[in-house]
Amino acid sequence: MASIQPLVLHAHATGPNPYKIAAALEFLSVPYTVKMWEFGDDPEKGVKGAKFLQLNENGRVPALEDPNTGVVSWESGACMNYIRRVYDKDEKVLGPRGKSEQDRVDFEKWEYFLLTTLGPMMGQNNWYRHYNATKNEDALNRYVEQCNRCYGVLEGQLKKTGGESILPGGVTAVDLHFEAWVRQHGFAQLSLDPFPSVEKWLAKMVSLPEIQRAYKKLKEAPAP
Ligand SMILES: N[C@@H](CCC(=O)N[C@@H](CS)C(=O)NCC(=O)O)C(=O)O
Repeated sequence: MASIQPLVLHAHATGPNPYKIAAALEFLSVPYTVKMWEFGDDPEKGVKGAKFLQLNENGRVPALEDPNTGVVSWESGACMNYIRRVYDKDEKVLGPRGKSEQDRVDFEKWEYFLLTTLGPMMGQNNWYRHYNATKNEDALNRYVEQCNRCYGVLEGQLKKTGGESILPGGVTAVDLHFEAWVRQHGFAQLSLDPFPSVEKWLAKMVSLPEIQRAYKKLKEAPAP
């Protein structure tokens, strides 16, 4: 691809999932613009409005439009894997460092663990802590417990790599998936004190220039 036209990342100011995609584009130096949407039903500005639903019938961000290929993706896992296939063909930047079948499985198991388990558990924790109209201590306790369990699993893995990256050998897309969620531990009122390797890893991730550029870009994007 000679010169790449900017991709369009559809995002929201607070939801963690679009930040992973911005970070991936930054790591690959792929140009992109950001279009912000509101949560709620506004037909012009909202993720549940007719305009946004034409892009993503699930009414959630991220969604990613690529004018270079005409491909539209949504669900952060699908967006990430699209970006990796098209813009990181030789897997040198975001893909698994080793190329054995075990290396690929290791990459996918941590990716799926975030997408199916840690991310949704933190999402439910946030819902019952901050948004649910009626208090439900049982539900909140269940999700707090599950988040802490997941942090413990991650702690075990990061101990093996000295807190440098989730998979040995350097930062990959897996770290980007986790960073966006674990960074929100304060808002989620989950302490990292029992998880020193997670804390060390997060401090490193947050300091990376690519991650900083991604957050700056989304924070500075025009409001919807
Ligand atoms: N599993 C999806 C979920 C996307 C998602 O839940 N996005 C949130 C923001 S991070 C959202 O759009 N929420 C709006 C809503 O629930 O109405 C992913 O990994 O992209």
